[in-house]
Amino acid sequence: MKIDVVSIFPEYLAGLQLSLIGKAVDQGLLDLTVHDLRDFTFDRHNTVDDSPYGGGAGMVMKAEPWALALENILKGQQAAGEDSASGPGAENGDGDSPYDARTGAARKPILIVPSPAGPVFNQRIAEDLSEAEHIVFACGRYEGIDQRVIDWSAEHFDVRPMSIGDYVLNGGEVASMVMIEAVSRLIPGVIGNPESLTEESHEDGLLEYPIYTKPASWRGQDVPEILLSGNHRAIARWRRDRRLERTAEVRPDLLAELQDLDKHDRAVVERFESGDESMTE
Ligand code: 6GU
Repeated sequence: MKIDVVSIFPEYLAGLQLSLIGKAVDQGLLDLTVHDLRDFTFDRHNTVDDSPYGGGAGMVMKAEPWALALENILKGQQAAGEDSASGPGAENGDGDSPYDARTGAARKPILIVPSPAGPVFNQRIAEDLSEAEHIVFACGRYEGIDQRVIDWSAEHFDVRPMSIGDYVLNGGEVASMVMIEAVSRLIPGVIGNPESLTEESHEDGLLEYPIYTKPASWRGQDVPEILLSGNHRAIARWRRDRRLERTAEVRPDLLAELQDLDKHDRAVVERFESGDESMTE
């Protein structure tokens, strides 16, 4: 996957060189480039913002530096496409084709515009994005980017405004890092043990079960006995019950969306909701 990030604070994104994401870049699983928006300004002060038409507080990011930065990214993509037959991943079937396998139309890169005004990012969206070939993150600051950039971009990109939650940040950098981490850990090969992806919170709409490690007794607290039993079926059932209870307690909104609860699942939830926790020991 190719990821480009445009920001006036490229140093912000340096943290992505650490840990699993950095390793994925080193291994060639992820091609990550951070661009400085000010490289696309030509005045003495490298101006990227100006006052809003119509008045109001704050500043607005000017259109032209953004258009030049995004065009520069598109140009790089076209150049790479021309010699893709000999490039890495050329043997990789239709996944790397610049054309949609079904419609034959040119596949546009995804342009994520972090904004508290967008739909809220979640694990489903992360899974969807993890199959993309090329994602560009446009990190706005101040009050945001001139709307004409967003409208113009739609011709070249699949444009998606995206929020990471109902609160306000100072800019899109941290939000982009959140989304890049959530997406890139789903790319095959990035996480050493893919099984660790299947039992985590949000994977199937439930929160994770509680986990324990040695020692079996710590400061007067014992690990639940069933986990020491070696009975894998019983442990799996116990873990699912804890996931159901935990989700019912802290995220009933998630539970309400679930369709595939069986009779046992429903009984666990109902018991929890009625306040009878005698079965949970
Ligand atoms: Cl994506 N950007 C900003 N500036 N604030 C946010 C956000 C994004 N998501 C939640 N708050």
